[in-house]
Amino acid sequence: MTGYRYAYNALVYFGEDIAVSIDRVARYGYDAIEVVGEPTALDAARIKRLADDARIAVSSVCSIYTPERDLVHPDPAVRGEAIQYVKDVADFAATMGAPTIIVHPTACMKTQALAPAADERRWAVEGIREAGEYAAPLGVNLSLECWNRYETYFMNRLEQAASLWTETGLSNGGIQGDTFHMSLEEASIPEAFRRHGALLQHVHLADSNRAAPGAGHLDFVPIVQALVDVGYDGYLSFELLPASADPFEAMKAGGQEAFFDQYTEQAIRHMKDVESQIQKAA
Ligand code: LER
Ligand code: MN
Repeated sequence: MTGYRYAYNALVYFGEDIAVSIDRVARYGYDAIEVVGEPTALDAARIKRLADDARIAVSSVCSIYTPERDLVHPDPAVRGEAIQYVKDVADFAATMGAPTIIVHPTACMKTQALAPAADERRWAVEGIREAGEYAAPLGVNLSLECWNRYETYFMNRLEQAASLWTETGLSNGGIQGDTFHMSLEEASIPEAFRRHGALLQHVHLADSNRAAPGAGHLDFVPIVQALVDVGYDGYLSFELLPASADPFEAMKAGGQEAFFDQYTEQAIRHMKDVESQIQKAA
């Protein structure tokens, strides 16, 4: 099976009205848009209307984990706020008909633990489980995404996400690989997908330099072949970001024109070519 459904993460369209972003993504033949997880700043009902009018879906919500949204913070009040944030994102996603919300237990760019590992593990399991149990009746799945070591110390590889997900006992969701992070953390991206494919809920695509596929040195043919072989039938969502340690700071600086039309077009074109290479070889 190929013929994947593609989404583009609006995170990099930083500051742009979502109507313009939806129009661009639809114009370049995408199936969906991934929306930034800011429920109080974005109008979910309006996004749903705009996506419906453009005949695309909302694939997923890219939650933003700040220090105030840290599920494993030693202060129980912060953990409570973080769990509430994930629940709010679940409501936000349900309104837009998005089946997946992205979860990571720590704040982004938190590179050191603030509490003993056993405590943080327990808090992560408890927080994800509580948010997942809230999301389930809404028809929303959680996707535990691994980030590289420069953005988190907590969960860098699919094997760690698989272990954490399994311990929650949840059935609405699974784990997530992002090929930019995986190119740093996994011994082999295709092998990691093959080993943990049964739990894959969502996939972020970016090349080795976090630009559009084809702009770096990753070979996406064996990566997509692995996803095909494990029967992954979720979205492939491009999360392309400027070259910066802190992805969010980079975007606030603006001036990243390539990430709008140029990369939006290049990303899907490159992956459709990868799919046709796989189909020819089959
Ligand atoms: C989020 O999907 C991600 O990959 C992290 O780098 C935070 O942006
Ligand atoms: Mn990602």
